Amino acid sequence: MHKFVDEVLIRVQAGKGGAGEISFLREKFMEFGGPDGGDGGDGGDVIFTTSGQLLALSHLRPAHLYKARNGFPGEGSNCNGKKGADLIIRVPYGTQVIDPTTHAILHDFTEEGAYVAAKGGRGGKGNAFFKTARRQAPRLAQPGEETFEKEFLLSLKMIADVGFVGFPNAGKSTLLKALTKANPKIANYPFTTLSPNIGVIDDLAPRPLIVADIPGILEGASKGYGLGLSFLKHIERVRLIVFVIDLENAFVEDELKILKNEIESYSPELLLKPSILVLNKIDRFEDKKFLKAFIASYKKQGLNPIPISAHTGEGIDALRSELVKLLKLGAKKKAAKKKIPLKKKALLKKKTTKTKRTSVKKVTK
Ligand SMILES: Nc1nc2c(ncn2[C@@H]2O[C@H](COP(=O)(O)OP(=O)(O)OP(=O)(O)O)[C@@H](O)[C@H]2O)c(=O)[nH]1
Ligand SMILES: [Mg+2]
Repeated sequence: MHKFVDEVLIRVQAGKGGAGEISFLREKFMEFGGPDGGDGGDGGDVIFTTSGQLLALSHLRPAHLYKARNGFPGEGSNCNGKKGADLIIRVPYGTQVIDPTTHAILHDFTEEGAYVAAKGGRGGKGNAFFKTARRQAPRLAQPGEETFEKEFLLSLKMIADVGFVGFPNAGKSTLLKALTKANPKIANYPFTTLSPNIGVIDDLAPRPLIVADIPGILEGASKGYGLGLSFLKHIERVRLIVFVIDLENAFVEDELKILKNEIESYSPELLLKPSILVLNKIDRFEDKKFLKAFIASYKKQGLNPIPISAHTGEGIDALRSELVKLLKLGAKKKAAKKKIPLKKKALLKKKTTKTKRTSVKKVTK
């Protein structure tokens, strides 16, 4: 299996320009033909482009020099040299192109696109170019423009819709398998997942959802315990976080607090994202009455956990509906803000408060 690579330093070099040609027209009954040396072709560019088929940077070789082709030299009879072929380097969505010395982000592939990392050298002018009234037979031509090696750090920050966060062994990979067609490694020991797994939920409208399962997080991960927090960079751009907690061996509030603390120390903005709390492994509870009361107690505390068994599939549908609901809600709210004029908004407010009251009544009945 390919090792998952999310950061790679590579060297690139654009193609050199082709040299201009020195040549003179030679014809049978013509003593002095004019200069007819063509221009050299431009060198090829090195271009990064996105590919939807890639999920990692594992296909790129660290420190390898990726070179575009040189431009072809010009020829006699005013023939210009051909342009050297560009070198296209494909990268997954979410790849950032970084200058390794200044650490500046030169390009961020959040969507489809291309970035010219190194421009090919210009082709040199042939001697035909240098002909003037005073200099009818120039014996000079330009060399092609030189190019130099450049270094780029490619760093992948996945763009998934949903990211799982949980302690090792909580059942994140099992949940990924239950929700998607992904087939990650699952085992009854911590840190089974050593690099992120990606799955796609493709039967939900309006578009497939990308789900990222990352390695487990421990208390102190921000200080380097366990596998550390470096994998959280793949959660940075998700729209929704799912906290996965193993109900069997956890004090839910404590575990949730630790997880939140750790991710906060990585980036406080992560906590501003909408999230779902999933309590996994409910199949281990034989006493369903107790389980119900246990979960209800968390509801009272303001948490709204979704009890599931990633193993048997119980609760997975409820989780799917919650995912759809939360991900859609975000989009709807924004659209409403933009479109509704103030007067209508006031009217709507009145209406919504009314409907709210009636719905409360219904619940209490
Ligand atoms: N009974 C039961 N076992 C489960 C359930 N979900 C996961 N497991 C088991 O729990 C163990 C850990 O599952 P994983 O999915 O590998 O856990 P993980 O959170 O991905 O673990 P790391 O990759 O180490 O962080 C495995 O033995 C699973 O079979 C569940 O709903 N019920
Ligand atoms: Mg795992």
